[in-house]
Amino acid sequence: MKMTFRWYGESDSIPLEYIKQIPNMSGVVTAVYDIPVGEVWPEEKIARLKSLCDNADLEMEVIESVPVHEDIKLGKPTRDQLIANYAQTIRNLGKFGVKCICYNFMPVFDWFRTDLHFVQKNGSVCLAYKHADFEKLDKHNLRLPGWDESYTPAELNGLLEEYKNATHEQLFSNLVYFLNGIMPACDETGINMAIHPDDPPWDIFGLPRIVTGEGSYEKMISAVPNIHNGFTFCTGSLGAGRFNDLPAMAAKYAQRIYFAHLRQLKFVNETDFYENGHQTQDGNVDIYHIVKALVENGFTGYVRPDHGRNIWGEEGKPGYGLYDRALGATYLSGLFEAVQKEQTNG
Ligand code: DNO
Repeated sequence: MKMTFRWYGESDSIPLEYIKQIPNMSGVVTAVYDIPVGEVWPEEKIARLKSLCDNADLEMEVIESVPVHEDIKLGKPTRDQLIANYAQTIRNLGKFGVKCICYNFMPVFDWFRTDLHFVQKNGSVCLAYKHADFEKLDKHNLRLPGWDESYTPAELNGLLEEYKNATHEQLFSNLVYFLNGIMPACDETGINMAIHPDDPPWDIFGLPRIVTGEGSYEKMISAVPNIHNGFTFCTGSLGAGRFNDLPAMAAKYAQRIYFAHLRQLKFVNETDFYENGHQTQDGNVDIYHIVKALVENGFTGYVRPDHGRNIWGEEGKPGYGLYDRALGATYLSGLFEAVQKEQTNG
């Protein structure tokens, strides 16, 4: 296991030096943010990020994300060129020691919460999801902060229109087409692709979502058995679907999970939850048994603390402040150490 920390590049308010000061921190998870989706990431930009990480004595072995262009998800004729570009980005990243790429295949939207500033009784601020608030949203007029990409209303409506008749089957076959197109670049470079689950793991706004739980994992592996086709096991995304048994999934797919996003959710009723500190006792995600299942079943991937709260007066990016994620990282490192040593009697 290698403990990592997400870093949003040079515009991130958290300095690399601070990240390095977190105990057991091996590297950062980052990305080139100023290249339009679909274009090849130039080597100079990757080299710049890599040299910043080298100077801070942090590895840059995981990229999150290389976004997938909507035309690929929609299966449009332009996809072949876009897939070739993606494969070239993989090759370029391979030259700089990257070992794992996190991506997602969610149409239009990435992760989704209804409240980015939910204030808990103890004053900490976190992300939350309330189904009744979700139902009130007008999908044609969304102004939701927090995604890596935000659309103008016209762009958003155009895209929603294009997806109008899209089915789960089509989207899945477009995912398989994409993966088959990039696997040769992964074979060449040794890079593992780690798909992020849909968050939350169900259809939203009538858009199909296809990476929602164990059934999706099975389908993906049997459609593209190549060992470089793997998963980002995000406990906050999969855990929002109460139908998912996370320790069981962690055990079953430990060796295909190349990246683990460990995050806590606290349900307040059947559908509504807020995100909390990472400890098992702080919510409904059994972090301890997930870590145990990963370790006991041969997980050797990367881990990062995922969404944390903003605490101690910090006004960080929602989900991505320094303090609570640092606490999460040390808690997770402690769990891994204990479970690993228990396993080897040592
Ligand atoms: C949320 C993140 C996601 C993730 C993408 C991966 O906090 O985990 O935005 O980066 O879905 O492509």
